[in-house]
Amino acid sequence: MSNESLANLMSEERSFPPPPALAAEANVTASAYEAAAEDRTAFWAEQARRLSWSTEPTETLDWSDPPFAKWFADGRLNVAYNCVDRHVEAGHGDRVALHFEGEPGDSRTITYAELQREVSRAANALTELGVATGDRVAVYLPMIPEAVITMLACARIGAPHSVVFGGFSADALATRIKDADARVVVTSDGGYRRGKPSALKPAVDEALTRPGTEDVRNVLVVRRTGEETAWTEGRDLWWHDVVDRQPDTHTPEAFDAEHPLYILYTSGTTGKPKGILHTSGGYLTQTAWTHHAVFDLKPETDVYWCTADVGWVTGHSYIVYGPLANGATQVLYEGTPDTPHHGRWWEIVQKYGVTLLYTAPTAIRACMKWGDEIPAKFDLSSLRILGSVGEPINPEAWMWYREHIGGNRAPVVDTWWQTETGAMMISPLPGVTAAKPGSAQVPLPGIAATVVDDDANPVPDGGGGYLVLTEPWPSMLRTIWGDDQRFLDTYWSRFPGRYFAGDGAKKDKDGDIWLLGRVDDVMLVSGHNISTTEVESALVSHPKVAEAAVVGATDPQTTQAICAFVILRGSASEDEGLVEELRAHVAKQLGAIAKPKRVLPVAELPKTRSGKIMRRLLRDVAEHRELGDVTTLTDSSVMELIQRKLPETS
Ligand code: 6R9
Repeated sequence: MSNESLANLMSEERSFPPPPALAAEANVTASAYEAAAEDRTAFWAEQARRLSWSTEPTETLDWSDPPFAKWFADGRLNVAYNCVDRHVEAGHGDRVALHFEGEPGDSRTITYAELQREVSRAANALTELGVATGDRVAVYLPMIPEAVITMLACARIGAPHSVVFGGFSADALATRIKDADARVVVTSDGGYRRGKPSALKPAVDEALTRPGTEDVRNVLVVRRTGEETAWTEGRDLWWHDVVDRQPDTHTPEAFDAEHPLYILYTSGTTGKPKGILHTSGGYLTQTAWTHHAVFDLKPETDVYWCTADVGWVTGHSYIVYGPLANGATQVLYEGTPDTPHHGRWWEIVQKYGVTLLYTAPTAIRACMKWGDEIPAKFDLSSLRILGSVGEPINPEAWMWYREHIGGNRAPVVDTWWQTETGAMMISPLPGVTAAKPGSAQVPLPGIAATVVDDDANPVPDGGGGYLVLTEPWPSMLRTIWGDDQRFLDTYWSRFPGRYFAGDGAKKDKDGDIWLLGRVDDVMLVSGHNISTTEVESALVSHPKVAEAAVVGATDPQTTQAICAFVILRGSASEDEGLVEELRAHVAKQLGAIAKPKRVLPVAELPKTRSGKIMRRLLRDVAEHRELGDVTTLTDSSVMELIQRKLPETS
């Protein structure tokens, strides 16, 4: 990719040094970079000591059969013990682990001592149901404490979990149950979404009629909404009947560091979903360390809140494993940000005195759209670090987050990583890095990442290309479940010996990394590669635009033509001249080559449940094609609205 003509992102001159008080007390300082540069594996061996091992590892990295890594292979540990019991043993049993906030306003506080009892009961229950070490358990739950408890109970007995988003269809669930060959499904009657109960159990019932799911012996059902639900005698069991009567103690068994911890499916744009396999010791080391370093967690005083769903990797690594391994107190919220009103999140921040917030650009842009006056009504002064993950964060959204949520005080950390990487890889450190709006900036200590050209040569500062990871890392995926060949083909064949992340990236004049979106989304316009992210950021920098999605549609003159879908900010109206104004704005920001051919104001954009824009569907619309696979889409009615906006010919 050559992006020489598009210079705006690289000329970002704003820079925000760490607040001195935060820097003075920071968990991790600049010396971590030096230590890791001196001896990368020794650095990770040091971080592994944050965990409690029943057998301390003497080996760090075994890379004798690349790209199949083994980390801490002769060490043994129990992941759930590390996330729960050891904190109770250390005298922190009364510390709150979870402040659960249900969408209807119900709440529940769970201390570490209570969590230990709940996880023990659930582990005993799964064992009673015949779940043995190595058996897979599918989890299809809303954002309720039982989701966390079930994951930890699985970890405790060495049964890998496969969490499937509560928003996925019966088909998607069936495919995942089949691929992982799950023995038990844990679900609920439903959960609350947008002010009403939303059923889950019917999708499980339907999924289990599909061929290939016959090995599921039991469905364990949490009562959440109390709505009527169909029942298959002998197979279906109420959580309260089976779990509540179990002993509340359970002796954790130690497993090898490389024992599988979970499988998590990434949707993938084509073909069947990939079951990303994560194992225990290295995964827990990196999730715990990055959470400690990037959120500067002080477990005694901080209140942490990650708004992701547990069905997404962010929920696995930064709700369940990293924070709990660190003994954090956190908020768990069931619902949507706009129920019953647009200030719900800020109300929660105020209620619990949240200090560390981790969310996604899509949510930040939605809040920008709703208006600055909404967060202004709440006391957000407790916030001290703001995290972002999931997509490139446009500089404008970054600035809005810092200003309107962080009171121009709290540093923003833009964390780049993937389901496959298991934990954060590229991110500023809040007490060290002078932050630049829109850039994830530098690989974390112990991580080796760079940007290469088509021939695998690292690009100079100022150049653009593909993001690659050049050294193995502790929380890396170990393979694709049941498909080593696909693991090799997908990640390790494009640039032999290097992990290909599938993202485009640039290095600016300081060598900082800017993520430019998936390489599949890059547009080719009159011989120039243009990144969707850059055009989107240019649009979002216009005061009337809250969010933008850009695609390249086939065009007889220019190969592809840039087609932009924009959501306007609360106060902006779709008046005449707006489209021209936006096109001119992009041309001014990026150059004439990046001027969109079409700009369409829309009410919503198609997104996955984890908040990523599905540009592939917008491309289908722009090219007047039938829509491709929509099974991972949050709300399919969005596409009908968009299709209606598009003139038949143009
Ligand atoms: C954690 C997660 C991974 C893809 C990744 C990239 C995009 C995530 C980002 C980011 C720019 C960031 N992505 N974080 N792009 N800046 N800070 O999102 O995992 O769902 O597997 O998605 O998300 O494109 O390759 P996953």
